[in-house]
Amino acid sequence: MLRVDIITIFPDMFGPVLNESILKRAQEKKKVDIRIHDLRDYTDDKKHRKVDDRPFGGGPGMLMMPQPLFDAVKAVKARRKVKVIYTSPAGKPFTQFYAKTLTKAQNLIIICGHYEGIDERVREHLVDEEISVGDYVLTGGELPAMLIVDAVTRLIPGVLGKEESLIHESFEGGLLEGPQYTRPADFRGKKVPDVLLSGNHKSIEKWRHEKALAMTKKVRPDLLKKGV
Ligand code: 4FV
Repeated sequence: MLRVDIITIFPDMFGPVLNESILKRAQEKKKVDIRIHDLRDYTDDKKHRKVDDRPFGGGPGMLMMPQPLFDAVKAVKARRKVKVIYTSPAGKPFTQFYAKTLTKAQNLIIICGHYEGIDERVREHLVDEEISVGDYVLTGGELPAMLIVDAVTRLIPGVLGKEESLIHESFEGGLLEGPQYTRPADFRGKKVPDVLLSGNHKSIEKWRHEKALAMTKKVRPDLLKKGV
């Protein structure tokens, strides 16, 4: 079972996300073990529980100090084979393919950045992989950590029930998902394409692939070149 330890200064942000729907069921089904750790519990500054300080050489803002992070990682490290992930705009872009590789891990430790970032010695000596969820700047690494846990957990075999399939979804096979329809077949005069009502699975598959290709060409031609 994949174990995920999240180190954050805002542990209460995670409950609402982790205790609903698929993520909740995945934990109940013991498909994933997700634990949240308050970084302030690991600072030597027991009085003020300080985890940040001013940057050497001056400059705006504060940085996360090395001591609380090093000691937190040492304390929560559950398995021999652990992968320490730091989420930041300077990280490797997070993709469906990347999410799939992370399902193979035994123990992920995700460090949620805050302020202007972390002391470089954490990146040098503690972090195995740095991940970016997009080219924009967030207030903290908590949302990226939630995104990563969500995208990885749903790919763990047995997490998605049969009604929730991984087959026809975006990026499976390198294409975006094509258009989909559900009842009624005629909604206020807006009809569902006949092929989908034909019951002819071969022509339905063909139609779906053509639509997915057209959608990908139109919206994300880069995916066709790259092949996710
Ligand atoms: C981010 C991203 C991100 C930067 C400063 C947290 C913030 C603050 N993380 N992909 N984009 N992080 O904006 O992963 O420390």
